[in-house]
Amino acid sequence: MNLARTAALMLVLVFVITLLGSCGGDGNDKNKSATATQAAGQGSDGADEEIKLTLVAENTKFDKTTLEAPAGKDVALTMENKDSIEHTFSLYPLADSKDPLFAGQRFAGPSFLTYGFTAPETPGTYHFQCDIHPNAMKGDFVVK
Ligand SMILES: [Cu+2]
Repeated sequence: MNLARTAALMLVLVFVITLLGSCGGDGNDKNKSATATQAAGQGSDGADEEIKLTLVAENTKFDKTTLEAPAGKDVALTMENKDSIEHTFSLYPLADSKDPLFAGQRFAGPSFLTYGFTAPETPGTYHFQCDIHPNAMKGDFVVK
């Protein structure tokens, strides 16, 4: 009785191990093709999908009063803060808007920070500013 059970158990074990083994093989093949697809995709991402912008904050001023981005594109905005005090980058529909479309983290310099956000879907002129110094540090964010 015990021997029969042990034999049955071993048969089940062998069956399960065989199943796991074949699944693992399939999984590896899928991972390989997924990785290859992703690598090919990343090549086009850099050129087509993400817009890289730069902005310098120095003496409580931005070096640009206009930034541009295509509608609906992912934006990687790298801000260099050359001041020892904190600055931010935030995007608003209009200069007097209360609710930001994107509110960036504040950080002190000298340092860099890259903000990631998506440009508005609707073309037009939006407003960017440092939320700490909104009167001194501001500009137009033009979406095309
Ligand atoms: Cu500021």
